[in-house]
Amino acid sequence: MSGQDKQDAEFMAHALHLARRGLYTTDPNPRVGCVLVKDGRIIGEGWHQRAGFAHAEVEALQKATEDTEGATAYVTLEPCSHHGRTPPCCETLVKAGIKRVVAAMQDPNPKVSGNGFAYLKTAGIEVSCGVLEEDAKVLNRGFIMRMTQSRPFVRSKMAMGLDGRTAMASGESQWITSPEARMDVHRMRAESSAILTGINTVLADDPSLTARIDKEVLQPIRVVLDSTLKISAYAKIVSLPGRSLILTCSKDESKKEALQKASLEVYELPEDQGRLDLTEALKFLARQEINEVLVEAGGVLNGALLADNLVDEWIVYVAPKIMGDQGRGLFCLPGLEKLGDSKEIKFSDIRRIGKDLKLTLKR
Ligand code: AOF
Ligand code: ZN
Repeated sequence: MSGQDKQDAEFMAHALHLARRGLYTTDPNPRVGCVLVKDGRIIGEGWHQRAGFAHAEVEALQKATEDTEGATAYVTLEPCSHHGRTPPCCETLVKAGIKRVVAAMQDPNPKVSGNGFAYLKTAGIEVSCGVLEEDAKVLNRGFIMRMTQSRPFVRSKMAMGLDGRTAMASGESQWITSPEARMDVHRMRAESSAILTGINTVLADDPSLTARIDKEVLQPIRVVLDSTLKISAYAKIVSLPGRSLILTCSKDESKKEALQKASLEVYELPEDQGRLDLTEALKFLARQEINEVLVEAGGVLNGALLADNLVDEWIVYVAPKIMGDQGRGLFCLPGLEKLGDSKEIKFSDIRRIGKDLKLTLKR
């Protein structure tokens, strides 16, 4: 690695660190960080805080402690070239006299995608792209997926005992894991744009699905899959601030109206063999500008999502508890008989958390 490459990686690592400050608040926008460097010193830094607020580059320029003429801008995403909620950053960078722009990745937003770099090059600015690209991509994996595949990044969180059961024979299932694992779930909820659950979970547990962490959080949107509109207008999620979406294939207009009066948003979506078409449901969520979905549901929805290949990552907490062989398993997948029928996914991380294990798996 040359001296310049090493310096580029160091400043980009700092820009990524700044971008992560927006982890819980930038939805539906990406998390972006920017560092301005002149003569090897940082003279300005910024990050994107909220949609509608200044983009990272503009914040860094506004906070610059000296003249930005001739400086290098390190940005975790290609600077934008379009007029959105804010004016194009490319123009602002050119006006500020920036001479070199180093980006981690191209913006997957088709309104920008390469146009930002082209604009900068035409203005005589030296452009490099691809520094710490993988880290930048992980940070915005939901935004990237929504922009390129018109669906959100889907992560499913589950908890089980040592014998693979998610509930006791009685159906009792809350608080299997330790407080540390539960805190971790709140952090994941805070990172997510939406929490997706099934009507059976709402009827059984009446969850609130809010992110309770000690930081400023844009609360995730609650989404309930309820094909026959069984939800009650008295469910806990109804009285909470923020959006609750009910996705259904029911045509019962009077029930829909009653729920809408109770401030739930009800959307009718296509069905697939008597149940909600999950692929369509995810496409719908992307149209609602949802980048990252956290699934918190039981074995039926988890089985259906797995069968349809719609989950990108599973987080499974394993508690050192023996729950007996009458309880339910993680995935309800009828029809699996022989080993050849089994579904295989991959471990990508294993760690201890409190008294439990946290397994991360990928497709
Ligand atoms: C950047 N820096 O900090 C962000 C960028 O609606 P707007 O005006 O906020 O534009 C949002 C789009 O701008 C977003 O979809 C992405 O393409 C880009 N976001 N770009 O250079 C930033 N947040
Ligand atoms: Zn911008």
